Amino acid sequence: MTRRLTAAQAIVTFLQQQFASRDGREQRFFEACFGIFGHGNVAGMGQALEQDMGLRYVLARNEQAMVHTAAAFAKMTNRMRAMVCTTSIGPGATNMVTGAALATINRLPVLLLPGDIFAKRTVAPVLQQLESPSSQDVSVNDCFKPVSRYWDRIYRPEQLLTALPEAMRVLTSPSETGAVTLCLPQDVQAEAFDFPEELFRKRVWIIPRPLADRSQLTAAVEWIRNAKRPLIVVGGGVLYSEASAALAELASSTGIPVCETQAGKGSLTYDHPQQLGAVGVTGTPGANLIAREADLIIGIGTRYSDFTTASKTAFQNPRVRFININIAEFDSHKQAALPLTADARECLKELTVAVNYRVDSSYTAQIAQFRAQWEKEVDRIHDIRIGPPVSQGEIIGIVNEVSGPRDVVVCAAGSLPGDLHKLWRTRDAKGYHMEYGYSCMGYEIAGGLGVKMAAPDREVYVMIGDGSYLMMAQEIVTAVQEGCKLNIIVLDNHGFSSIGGLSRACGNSGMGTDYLHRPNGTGKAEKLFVDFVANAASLGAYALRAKTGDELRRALVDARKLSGITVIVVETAIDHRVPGYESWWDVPIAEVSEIPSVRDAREKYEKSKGKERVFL
Ligand SMILES: Cc1ncc(C[n+]2csc(CCOP(=O)(O)OP(=O)(O)O)c2C)c(N)n1
Ligand SMILES: [Mg+2]
Repeated sequence: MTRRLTAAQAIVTFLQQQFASRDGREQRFFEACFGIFGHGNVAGMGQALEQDMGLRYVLARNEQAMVHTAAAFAKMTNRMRAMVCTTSIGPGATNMVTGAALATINRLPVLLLPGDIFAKRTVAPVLQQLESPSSQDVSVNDCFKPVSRYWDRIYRPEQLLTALPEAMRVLTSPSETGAVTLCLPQDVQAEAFDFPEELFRKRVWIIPRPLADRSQLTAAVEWIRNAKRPLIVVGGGVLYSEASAALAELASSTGIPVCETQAGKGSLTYDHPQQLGAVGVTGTPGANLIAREADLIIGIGTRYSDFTTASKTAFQNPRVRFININIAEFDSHKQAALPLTADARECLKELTVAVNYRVDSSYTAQIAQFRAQWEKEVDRIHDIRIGPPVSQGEIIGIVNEVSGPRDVVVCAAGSLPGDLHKLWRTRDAKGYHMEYGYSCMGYEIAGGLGVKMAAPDREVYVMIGDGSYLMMAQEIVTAVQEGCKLNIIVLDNHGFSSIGGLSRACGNSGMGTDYLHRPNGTGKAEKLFVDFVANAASLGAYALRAKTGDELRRALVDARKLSGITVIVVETAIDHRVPGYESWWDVPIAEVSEIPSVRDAREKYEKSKGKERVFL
């Protein structure tokens, strides 16, 4: 039995038959297909999607943004569901490269179907083709190779018989997932083939929960029993594995404190007695001081990025050792750890039963004291009353207070991620959505849309700096089109507070980080004013300005009653920062300079750099 279809029609038919299942819960894997049509996909993929509406088509406004939306959707569904993205050839395709890198770095499944140059080559060079004098087997889509976990180019329709199952294997693999790119030459998309019916049968991809090796589990139990000051570091893997309850149980039964990376934040509620909050560069004093002295780190579902390890300076105990629970062998071996390559939830359950261990009471008392001090510090920062322009800490406090326990805050870049990591009181495992693997300016609104599509029953609060907003705000139009409600708070500080601060910390003066202009050509530089309210309104949002904390609170409360998109623009103090606590980040400083402040910064830098440790 065969079915005669074009390559594009076969793809659309196949994708609708893919399901994922975990813990007996089975769901269709692909929610929809985002796209922007051009000559490179309209007659192929476009024709197939129009003929067979079983895979919903969603028109996006920018190809990079639609991959962000797809990644956010996958993150919000704990990687149990995903989106497809189709583009034309050339710029439409390469616009997705940034999105692909973001998805792969964050280990999030997205299926990318960029159009590609003709396989038959006879009409080359076609519009938007990159020619290479050394090979005809090169196109701009080769740029996707390093940022994809699986990459293929379909020169003949029958190659789909092997490419599509491979694509699905990688997308649904908890250890290998990321961007999957199938490049679709324009002519091949429209080419017919007699596909075997078997290709289109319903397939259920079981998301496994592998257990740790028995002898390594036994060794881990011994290591924990011998530890005096253990600390659990949780990353995104805990959320993807839906291991929050198992984590809470291990933490409660052993008393081992827990700290969270950006991706792992929310794994424990903020008020859990073992919760020390954020760790690393943007961490709390309690988490960072405990990390410094810890003799055992149990890393769960973390990649150990430099923000988590304070550029390898976080763990200073000479006898510190690591146990890593991670679904990916690549991550479980980091820091020369005892690797428990396993599903986080199952491994935590096994450890809880086996370990029979409790930290001593002085450690418990110290954790409680750090927690109490930190709650006071968060209150202090939320209660800062300056301005207008108001402080970022006050704004975060108000958004946190107005939002409900199951609502989601979305953010990605600028000074907000660090402040939110420290200050946001997360009350639900999926309440904190930070893209900090790629920290990509422009993710915020597109990502917020993906979160809302995945969880329509939750309010979504997108917190975005003026810099990020200017990079990518156009998906407001897509959210209007899809009837997706978003609450967007634009923190307008007329430039890059984050990078301006970093520039000054490196001994420089923040050149290029404020939005300035000289209105009369040569005159004094003045602030460049951007009317974000008018901009957002023009895209279809209900937009308003809030000057004070009270105005912001009122606007947020009102927005909860509305069904559309609200954009609240708040002028924010650029130089009133939330401090760092007991941590450091390696940003190399000029080794020689005529500027004394740079020389001072370099001297301090060298001292801190000396604390970096490589674990072997
Ligand atoms: C796409 C992209 N380009 C550049 C950067 C580097 N970068 C990080 S934060 C930042 C400034 C962000 O400005 P804004 O959104 O206004 O936030 P603020 O720093 O003012 O809080 C820049 C340029 C980035 N993270 N992403
Ligand atoms: Mg800014």
